[in-house]
Parts: sequence; structure tokens; C-alpha cells
Amino acid sequence: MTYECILTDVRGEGALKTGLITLNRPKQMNALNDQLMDELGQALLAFDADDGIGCIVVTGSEKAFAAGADIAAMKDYDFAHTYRHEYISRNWETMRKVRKPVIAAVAGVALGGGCEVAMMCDMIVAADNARFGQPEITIGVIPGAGGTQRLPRAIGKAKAMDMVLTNRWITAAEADAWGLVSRVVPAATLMDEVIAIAEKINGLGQLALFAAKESVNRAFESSLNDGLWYERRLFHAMFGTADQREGMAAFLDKRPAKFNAA
Ligand code: CO8
Repeated sequence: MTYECILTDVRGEGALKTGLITLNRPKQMNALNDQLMDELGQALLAFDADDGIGCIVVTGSEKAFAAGADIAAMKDYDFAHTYRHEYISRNWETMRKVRKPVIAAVAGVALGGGCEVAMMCDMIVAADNARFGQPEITIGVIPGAGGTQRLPRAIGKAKAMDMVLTNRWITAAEADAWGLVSRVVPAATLMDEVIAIAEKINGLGQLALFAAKESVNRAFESSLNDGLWYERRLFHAMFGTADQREGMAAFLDKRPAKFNAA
């Protein structure tokens, strides 16, 4: 597959590799247009379907993860046309279909839709130069892909309102303290550290990883009681897998486990 707005690569040494997707519109600071989002969705689904890939990493450049939706592309959209053809929004939910773990490696700005794409990932690892913001209010619109939904779930109403209503940008350290990101690492070693995390995940049992991801995501979609019930069912289901037998036997034998996604 040839892409124009993203780059793809495969990294790693183990049996399962890491699928790397780099947002690549440097002149526009990785502003997200329909083509880029289509390509991102295609690449995500291709890696998700590839049995040789364990974990997926989405990243940008050192200056910009992504500066938001492409303002030049959408400035003349009108409601009827946009709504009818689902411009801007048609391809933004593809990430939710991905079952494998997805890590956002964020350096530089993650603004508007860029912050929202990062939040769609399962983990955000931020370089110490990362900045997060939802500046949509300054251009006459509001966040449209999770900035008013995933952001308050991540950092709470008070901080989310501050970012969404006043265009307050936050540093990597603030994002870490507020619970938006999983880890902060030096910018110079961001990709090494993220690939190392992905490699660690690649060595784990894929069925358990799928179930764990589904169950954590369920926490945001259900009552505590329903979520606990869902978790318990998946926990029980793990005992139908060879990976459970291998994982527990390996622990007791004091040897590394060899999982087979079976
Ligand atoms: N769209 C289009 N072009 C952009 C964008 C953008 N979001 N951001 C930067 N660019 C372009 C600039 O126009 C400029 O182009 P040129 O060189 O041709 O003039 C180039 O990138 C470099 O930008 P700057 O000269 O401004 O560079 P600075 O280093 O001074 O500033 C910033 C970088 C801080 C990133 C600044 O460009 C900026 O504030 N950008 C806009 C950020 C923004 O408002 N983002 C929100 C957009 S709206 C949105 O994301 C809604 C998402 C809704 C998703 C809904 C899905 C369903």
C-alpha cells in the first residue's frame, strides 16, 4: 500500500513485531485532513489484521504529533454538505475498531484533533517537549473527536473545562500529573522507549491483551457492576486458552512463557 500522508514501518526483533505509523505532513505540522485520516485508518486496520504484528505505535515529528484538523481544508465546509458526506468525521472512529494495543508517541504539539487522536490510543507516551491543547474554541468551533468526552474522563471536568473553554495548553509534566499520559520520557529517547514498551507487549499473550484492552475500555461504557461482571466473564474465558496454561506453568517452572495466541 502506498501512502502520501503517513509513513509505515515494521520494527522489532521478536516473533511479533511493532507496526509503526508516522503522521507525515511536515509543512502543515501534521494537520489532519481526510486523506491522512483515511490512510491512518487503513494502516491501523492492516496492522491489526497482520498476524506478525503485536503492538501498533502512532507518532508524528519532533515538532508536532499533529496540530489538529486541517483548518485550510475545512474552512469552507457548510453544515449540510459536511453532515451529508460526513466530511471530517467519516474516518475518525476507525481507531476504535483496532483490537491490538495502540501506543501514541507524542512529541511537540498535540492540538485539537491531534490531542484527540492521541487520546483514542490505548496509551500516550509523551516526550518532555510535548504540549497538549484543545484550541477549537479560538476558531469558532468545538472539539469534535473526543475533546469534550475522552478528555474529561481522563483529567476530570475542572481541568478539561479549563483546556476547552480557555485554550489552555498543558505541558507533558502537567499531562502526566493530571492523568492524560502514561509516561513522560526525554524527547531524544522517545522512540527508543516506546519501541521498548511495544516489544514488551509483543512478548505477552495476545488473547489476554485483547481481553484486557476490551475490559479497560468497558470501564468507560458501563456501570461499575456491569463492568465488573464483564471483567469476570473475560477472566473466566482466559481459562479456555492455552496461553493461560503456558503462562502459569512458565511461572511455576521459573522460565519465560512462550505465548501462541491460542
Ligand atoms: N491546519 C492547517 N494548517 C496548519 C494547522 C492546522 N491545524 N496548524 C498549522 N498549520 C500550518 C500553518 O498554516 C503553517 O502553514 P504555512 O507555512 O503555509 O503558513 C504551518 O503549518 C506552520 O504553522 P505556523 O507558521 O503557525 O507555525 P508555529 O510554529 O508558529 O505554530 C502551531 C504552530 C502552534 C501548531 C500553530 O500553527 C497553530 O496554532 N495551529 C492551529 C492549531 C489549531 O487550532 N488546531 C485545532 C484545529 S480544529 C480541530 O482540530 C478540530 C478537530 C475536530 C475533529 C472532528 C472529527 C470528527
